[in-house]
Amino acid sequence: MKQKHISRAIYCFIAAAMLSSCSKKSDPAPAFEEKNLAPFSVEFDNIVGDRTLTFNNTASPYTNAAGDKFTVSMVQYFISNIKVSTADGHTYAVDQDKSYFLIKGADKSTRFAKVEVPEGDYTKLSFIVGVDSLRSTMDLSKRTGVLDPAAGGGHDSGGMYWGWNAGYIFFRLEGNSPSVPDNADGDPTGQKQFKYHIGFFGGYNAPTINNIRQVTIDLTTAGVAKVRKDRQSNVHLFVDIMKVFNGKNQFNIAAHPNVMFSDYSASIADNLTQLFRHDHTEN
Ligand SMILES: [Cu+2]
Repeated sequence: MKQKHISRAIYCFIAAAMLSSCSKKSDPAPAFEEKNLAPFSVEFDNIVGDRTLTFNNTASPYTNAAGDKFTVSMVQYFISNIKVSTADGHTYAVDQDKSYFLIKGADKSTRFAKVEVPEGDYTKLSFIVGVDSLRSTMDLSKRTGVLDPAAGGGHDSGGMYWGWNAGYIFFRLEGNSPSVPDNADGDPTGQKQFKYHIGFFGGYNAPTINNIRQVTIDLTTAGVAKVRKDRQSNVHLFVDIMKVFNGKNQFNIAAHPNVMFSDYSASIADNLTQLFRHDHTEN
């Protein structure tokens, strides 16, 4: 399956080369000018270890580092507050009103965060996995689209919102594993279901854990983003769902089959920063 990623990367490269070969020959970065906006996108390409993300693949489940076999039935997460930096020290934060994205594993059309940033050559990208605390408490008129608390049909049917004080679910992963203990919380039906609903912004009424995490990605190794008005620069990231289990706070599913409101959510939030790996950039 690794081969599949490599061939996909080559395809992207060829497609990008065909699109922009005319304009790329001599291409000095334009002077950084905040008003000089051009299209830029970040692509969130979900994988599981060295395999493609497939849902409910019971015939060939994934195996985490602890040896648990598992399948995935849902994965979705918020990406927000996108920033880019040039090598010579300019940092640009995308207009915040246009910087919230809900990536849904089951809907490939949601895999791009499409924004505008000034023309320039960017060596660094950063974003929040989740929703910042300020936005979480804003008036509903400032929380439309993917931030609409009613979107997705509420918490029980794939929605990403708990309530005013708890806020948004930043990262939602569900699936099945024989390692889930019988009668685990949240598994009344005996389907051996695991659920990780990681959120909380440090809500102010009854202070919660703050599980907001920022991710910073160095683009110099796999491809600087050359943002220009005449093209679509796209930073292609692999998002390795396996790292939820195998990040720096490795755990087994039997120990934590169902994490939402517990302190352990912070340990999983720490793992979330390790999901994102820059594979290549299309310029
Ligand atoms: Cu690509």
